[in-house]
Amino acid sequence: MSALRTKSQNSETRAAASPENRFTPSARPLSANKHLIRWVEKIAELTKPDAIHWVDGSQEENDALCAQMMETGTLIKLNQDLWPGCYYARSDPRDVARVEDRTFICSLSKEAAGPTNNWVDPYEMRRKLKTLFRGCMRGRTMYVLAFSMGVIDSPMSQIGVELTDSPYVVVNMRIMARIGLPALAEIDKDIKRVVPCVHSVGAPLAPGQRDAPWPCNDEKYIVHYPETRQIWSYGSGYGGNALLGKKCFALRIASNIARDEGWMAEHMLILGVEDPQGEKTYVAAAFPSACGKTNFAMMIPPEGLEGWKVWTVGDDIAWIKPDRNGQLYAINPEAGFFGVAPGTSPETNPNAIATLSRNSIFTNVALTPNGGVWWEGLTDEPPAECLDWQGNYWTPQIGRETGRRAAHPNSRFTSPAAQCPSIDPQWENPGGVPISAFIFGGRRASNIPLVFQAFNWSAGVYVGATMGSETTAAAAGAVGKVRRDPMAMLPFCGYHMGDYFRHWLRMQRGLSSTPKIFHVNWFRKGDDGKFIWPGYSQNMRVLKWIVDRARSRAFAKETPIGWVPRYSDIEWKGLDFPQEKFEQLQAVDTSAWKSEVMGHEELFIELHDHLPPEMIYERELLICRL
Ligand code: TSX
Ligand code: MN
Repeated sequence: MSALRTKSQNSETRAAASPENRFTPSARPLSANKHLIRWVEKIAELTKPDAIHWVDGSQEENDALCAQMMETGTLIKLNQDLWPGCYYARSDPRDVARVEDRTFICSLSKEAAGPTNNWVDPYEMRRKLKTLFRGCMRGRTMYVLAFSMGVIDSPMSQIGVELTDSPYVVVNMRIMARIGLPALAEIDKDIKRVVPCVHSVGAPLAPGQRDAPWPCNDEKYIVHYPETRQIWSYGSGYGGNALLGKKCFALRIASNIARDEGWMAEHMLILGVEDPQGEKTYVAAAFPSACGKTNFAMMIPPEGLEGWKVWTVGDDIAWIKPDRNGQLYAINPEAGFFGVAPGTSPETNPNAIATLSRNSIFTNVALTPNGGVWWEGLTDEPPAECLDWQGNYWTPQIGRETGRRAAHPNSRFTSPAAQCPSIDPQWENPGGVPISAFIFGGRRASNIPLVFQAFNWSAGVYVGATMGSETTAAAAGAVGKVRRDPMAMLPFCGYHMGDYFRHWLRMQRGLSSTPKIFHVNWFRKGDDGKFIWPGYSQNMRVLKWIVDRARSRAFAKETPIGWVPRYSDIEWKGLDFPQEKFEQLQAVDTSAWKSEVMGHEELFIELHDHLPPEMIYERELLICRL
């Protein structure tokens, strides 16, 4: 494996920073805001960094940070002819995913956090964090990273400042959010409230101590203070644990702000469907993990549906607010995609492949001998040899014999959304895009039809509240068990789930017309154990029906669970899909559905004292219809 070993150690992949782009921290505050400066000083006093650097967000700064990370071995520059502007990182093998059991909602009362969140008394947690953060940045630079979730000039945007000792976080956040000078200028205007975020990898350096390529700590804390709107994260440098604008702010803290202010912070993709007449209809969709949310957000319609087009607004998070006329508008608060790499290919998602082909950061995928990246599913044929996500030599044979994968199942690409070929021309509209439908979905092998429409808003909220997905091998625990994940928000709602359902129901009051609510399931299996529905591009046929229903121009038939398309209501041009298979896919088995409803109880019992009565009514109505 000579080729690889020499390659990964030669000057090309481990270049020292040249003197002209060597990173020098700039302690000069880039803000005149006294509160901000005082807070930065206070946190520095606690964490004792060697230096403070105010991030301006420039390309030069980014290049210098990357060069510095190449010296410590955090980043490897990929072959720039094949992967222009791209870098490669391997995390510590103990720091590869979000840590839900180490995630805390520290509200004043335990009741406010609800039974589905970990709760610790905020005073107790502050004491604990004080001891953890005391001196935790020794030997490191503390970066003052101002960021805006949403475009700078949007009234729906929110501002945060993340103090972090991880340059990896800075360069990833530069892709995922609007960072640096424009965000700082927004703070200086003093109009928007700032959410303070403190992050440390929890690995101080003694004088002269050599840094690890991926510093982190086995003790991890991801802490949210919903009342004071603060985030503290300790011990991890990975994804949602460390890029605090994403799950911590845009979902857990924002869900609290949204409840108080009458809007919604949802774990949803946003897409626009353009019909052959050029008319655009926007929908937002919530799916649990491993359902192909990013693929759906970037879908390319199949042969037979010429003239239809899907435009991408976002693939993960939606902030949704009624305008003056009571119409819901949504923005994508993010600026990039932090997508799961395995399974992403030119066949499953050509738009994602085009997006990640430049200016991207790859984490925990495999490194090929020619300085490129690879992951399971990218190509049918694996590379003859590569280094796996832990830096070990890997061949297809080694993979077969040991079961080891080349890429970690949760390996990621961080890519600018602006590079997506299907990015919607309106994706940065400060006012957002009008939402006509919500789609919920899950991975269900049986019972749940390909698509149905809820009878009304409160029935739709019930559908979202009771949605679930079967666990896959990618997640921990038993495979194939239905896990309830209301609105795909179980790990991300920053307050009591019962109150969250109430908020959904209450939202209806401020709306002149409520979006229609649908449920989809691409994963129903036949008696042969095979997926009945081809999925992917073919989902456009379902999406077309959804959009046509939302515009009151498609028919449906009534079933106990909602309205469903008849065979003749779906456009089949270009696909040979017999009616018998469609009936199998759409079948609503009343006895199976009766046990399904029993399964709904599981979560409801836990939430009982905060569960809105409407959820009980909807359940009773459903039972009666069955
Ligand atoms: O992303 C998926 N989508 C949505 C696409 C817009 N996946 C991948 C899920 C894991 C992230 C799917 N997998 C989808 C789907 O619609 N459907 C399936 C299941 C499936 C897998 C393989 C086939 C069909 C269905 N193969 C053939 O039919 C040949
Ligand atoms: Mn997500």
